[in-house]
Amino acid sequence: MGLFTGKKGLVFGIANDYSIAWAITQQLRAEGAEMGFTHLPDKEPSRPRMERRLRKLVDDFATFCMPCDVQNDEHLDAVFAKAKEEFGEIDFVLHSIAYAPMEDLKGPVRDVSRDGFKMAMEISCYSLISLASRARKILAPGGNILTLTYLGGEQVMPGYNLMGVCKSALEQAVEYLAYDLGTEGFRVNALSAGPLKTLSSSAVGEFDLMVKLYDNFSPMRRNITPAEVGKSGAFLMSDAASGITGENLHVDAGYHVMGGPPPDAPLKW
Ligand code: 0WD
Repeated sequence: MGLFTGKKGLVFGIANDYSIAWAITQQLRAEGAEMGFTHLPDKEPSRPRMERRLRKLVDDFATFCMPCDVQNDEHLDAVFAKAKEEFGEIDFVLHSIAYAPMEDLKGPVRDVSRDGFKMAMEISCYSLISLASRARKILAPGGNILTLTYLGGEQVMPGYNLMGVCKSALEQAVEYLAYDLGTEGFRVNALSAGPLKTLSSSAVGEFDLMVKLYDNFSPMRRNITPAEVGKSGAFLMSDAASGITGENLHVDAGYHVMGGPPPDAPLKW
């Protein structure tokens, strides 16, 4: 019997096999979960690139796959209606979504446009709130929601720019949502992952430098792996974490605790 035997849930945010949501999904699947998935709607329905990429990974076991742009309330309503129809109740929702227009993401923050800010905040932060308000209506007792964040939401990480502002808001939303849903018996948590090469992170400036930082300055002197994020994400969504809510669990080889460089770290790198 797996940790997720008999558990059902929704996964938002698999773009391809590098996606963090895919790393977590593989773990959930190995532990017996049943899942429905969403993908970004394809701009040209005759060439369904996003749908194909998702289906290639999950078709063998997905209960359903459907398009969902989190900026669209009708899409969100349709996903939760489908989840209710297929599963009745669900046990977990994985939110692994973020976006900012490239010209605003590349910084500096002082030059971010009003429209870029609104869009980035809506997709990267408000989307969690919009999922939570729908999820609570079909969450089973003990149900929970997990989102993905990054240390750039707590401290300045050069290159992270506008996304850091969005992650701050997201992390605060996790705490307030944990409070709002707590009396209903539901949990809301965040997992703060170290840098992993994905479609989204390739848009973040200085990504390679970020990885070197973890290799040289984290307590474990290495970065983390997608599988480690997968295991910890599954843990937070499982009953093994039934007393944990409003948490931001760092899966970053301890990088977040460092205030200065270790003596063995290279001075030039
Ligand atoms: O180093 C990293 N990769 C880290 C990522 C470190 C710490 C945290 N994270 C976070 C990201 O900020 C994000 O919240 O993890 C989450 C997942 O990111 P990812 O796995 O790195 O990136 P990716 O595989 O690109 O998945 C994010 C997906 C989108 O992918 P693309 O690349 O197509 O934008 O978010 C989805 C989409 O599938 N997405 C949306 N889904 C619905 N509606 C929307 C939208 N409007 N916009 C983006």
